[in-house]
Amino acid sequence: MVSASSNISSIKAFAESNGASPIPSNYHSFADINDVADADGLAASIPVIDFSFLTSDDPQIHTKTVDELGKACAEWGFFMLINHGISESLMEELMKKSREFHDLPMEEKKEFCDNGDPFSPIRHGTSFHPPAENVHYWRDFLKVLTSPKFNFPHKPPGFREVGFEYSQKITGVARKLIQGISESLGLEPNSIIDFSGFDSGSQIFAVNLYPPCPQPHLALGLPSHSDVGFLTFLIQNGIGGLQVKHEGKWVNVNPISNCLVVNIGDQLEAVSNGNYSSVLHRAILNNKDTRVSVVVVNGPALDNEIGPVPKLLEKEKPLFKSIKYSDYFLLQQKSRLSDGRALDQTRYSAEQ
Ligand SMILES: O=C(O)CCC(=O)C(=O)O
Repeated sequence: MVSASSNISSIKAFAESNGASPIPSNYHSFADINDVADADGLAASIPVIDFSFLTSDDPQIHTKTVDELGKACAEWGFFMLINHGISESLMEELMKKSREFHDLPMEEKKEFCDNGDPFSPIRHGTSFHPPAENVHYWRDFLKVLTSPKFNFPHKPPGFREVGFEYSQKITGVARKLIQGISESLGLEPNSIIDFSGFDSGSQIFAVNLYPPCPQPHLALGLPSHSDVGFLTFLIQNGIGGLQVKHEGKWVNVNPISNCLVVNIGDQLEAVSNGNYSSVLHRAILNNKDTRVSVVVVNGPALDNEIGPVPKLLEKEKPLFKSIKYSDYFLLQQKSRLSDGRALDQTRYSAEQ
């Protein structure tokens, strides 16, 4: 057994130097050998939402798509978004620059190193999220708080510009989706937007790199977790690895070409008073290809109190206490829950 090495500063560098040798024992994270996916059994049933129908001027098409969106949120908390209007060339360029960032020599990435502060504008590191005691994950990450102020690494050349354009486009798509989700809950289109301060909201941009792992059945790229924020948008470099939990089973996600993979985050579950649940997901590994995923999370303003939208409470009991988003953010980052549901800590108990 290879000795535990908790001081690896880059999984990419370690994987390249380690070759096909066994991985350190502290990367062994599949506690239960039976914890395997339903694999492709349910993959074909993952909902697909056509964004051009949601934004259609034809009220019938729009209403039908709002219903489909509501169903996808209620049944899966997860869907693939097609015809979203973000160009393939922008997505490809972003993916290329993201890979180039991780390929920069360590020396050049040093200035972005994670200092442990979840609010620091730029963090690059490895083996993080959640900071579980002795288990490490086979992933290098870059995390950037791109809103309210746009922060982004200035290297490789062009990364910042492409990141900015993509971040703006995703915010536009997120806004329209949240309006549709509001409608699907029987609210005014802008209810969630206005209540949450979405327009001065936060955005986190994450660029994950999962090098090939010689023993992919033993380690994880990312453990099971739900996301902060309202909606998460994921694209990847054509290499699979994302799994979502649906009805107790892990389901492989095989994205349709050029789609945005969207999942509900904890704050959408809170504002919707639990009508739509944030979805657990994780990243598994392979032993052949480097996988890159780019993830953007759009959430409320950091200093806003987030709880159920008041209008929903005219007919429902509140399921969640209000909590300032920045406090929730810290709670989630510190969470050592194996299934990553910090949100359950803000839930009213049955007796309340
Ligand atoms: O890379 C993936 O497939 C999952 C990424 C993710 O869940 C995250 O960055 O929070």
